[in-house]
Amino acid sequence: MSETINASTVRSKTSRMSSDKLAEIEQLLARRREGFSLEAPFYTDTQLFQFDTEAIFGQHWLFAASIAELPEPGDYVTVDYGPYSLIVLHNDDGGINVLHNVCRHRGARIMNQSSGTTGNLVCGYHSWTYSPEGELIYASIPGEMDFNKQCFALRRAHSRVVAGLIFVCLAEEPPEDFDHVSQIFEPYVAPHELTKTKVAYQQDLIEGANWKLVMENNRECYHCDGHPELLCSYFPTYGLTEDLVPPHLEEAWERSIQAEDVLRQRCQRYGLPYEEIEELDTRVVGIRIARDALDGEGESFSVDGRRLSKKLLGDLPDFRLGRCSMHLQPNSWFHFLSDHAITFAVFPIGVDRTLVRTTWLVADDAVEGVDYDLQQLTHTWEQTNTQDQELVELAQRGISSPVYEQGPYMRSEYQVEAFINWYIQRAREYMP
Ligand code: 3BY
Ligand code: FES
Repeated sequence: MSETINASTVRSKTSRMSSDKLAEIEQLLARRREGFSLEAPFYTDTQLFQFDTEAIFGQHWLFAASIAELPEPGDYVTVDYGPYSLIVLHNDDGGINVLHNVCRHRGARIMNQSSGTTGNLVCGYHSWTYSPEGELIYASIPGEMDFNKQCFALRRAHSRVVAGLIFVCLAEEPPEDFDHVSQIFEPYVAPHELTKTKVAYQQDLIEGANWKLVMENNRECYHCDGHPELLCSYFPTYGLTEDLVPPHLEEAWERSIQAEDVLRQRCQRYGLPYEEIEELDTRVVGIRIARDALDGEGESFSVDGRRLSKKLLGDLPDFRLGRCSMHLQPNSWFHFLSDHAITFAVFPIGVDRTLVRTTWLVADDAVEGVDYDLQQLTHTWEQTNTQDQELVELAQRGISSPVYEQGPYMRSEYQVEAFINWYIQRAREYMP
């Protein structure tokens, strides 16, 4: 992992929490034990959850959706991060507007579907009407009250669209690091041309666990024996270093080294970036991106590794490209393959409730039933997600017991530790 700290720090903001509670959280942060899991209140305390929504979700760049979820002007999705609700709208100029979903009259939530198509935005309470840019253009009975409508536009959030992925930031001054990090991942993702994909399927899972447990679980494969479908695609040695490979996996280790070698050369030939970049806790926008070989035919997440859609994404030259995997702090991970892509977005709901939204994207001209079978396309990750849900719910329940004590991270869990390092640093920076 890089030693360089090029992070721009996030200035602390005015918290809505009591100074006593902030002092208590500050103590918890100060006595964090490196190399060990967090103390229980980080996962079980409702005020600490409120702190997370302020210090993490209120301050940092978050993944919201891919452009394929709102392909036409007027299309929108709503996304909620704890108490925040945003309207992410495709505007007439082809850009993206991100507006707080809170009416400027008396505060009602305006858009109440998770997605749809709209012209102006009309509040269901007293019909205040906003343009797609968020300007207030109609406020019931004209002349009833003389006020300057320009002062009552919907509040906007910052947004960036990179290679078809939409990111939002609720802070007044977003961390500057994002532009640099987007330059890191753009060359990896762009060849998959997500702007020319469509949503084949979207799954919303509400998991009974704190959002950090959901993220931690994604950041290790120590538990991957619980994912038999996924293990058809990952080499059995995935996540291990050579010195940790047990004798019965030595053959699999050799096979994976050879497959990586072939993939590296293939990527070089096609001019596709391959090298791993890992700055998970050394930047305000923590990232890991890498291309990994897949087992079997090495094309996709199927039992034998063969393609799951007959249409290549973009102008990709070959099906045998393994998977490009991207992890971003604090709320997303992605798999970009030759034949499809999968985005995973984590939306905190409450201290022990989290929405995990998984979206499968295929080439926009791929035809269901002809070029891909939907059940086969989604099988591996639907199963894996359900298994992960059970695991994180077990963790939430165990941690909620008064006898829970912090346990040590194994070496293969170093990315869990990196996630927690990132979280602790951001939380400390937020303190007044
Ligand atoms: O591949 C992932 O996204 C990680 C690694 C294994 C568990 N988790 C699902
Ligand atoms: Fe939206 Fe009254 S609260 S119009």
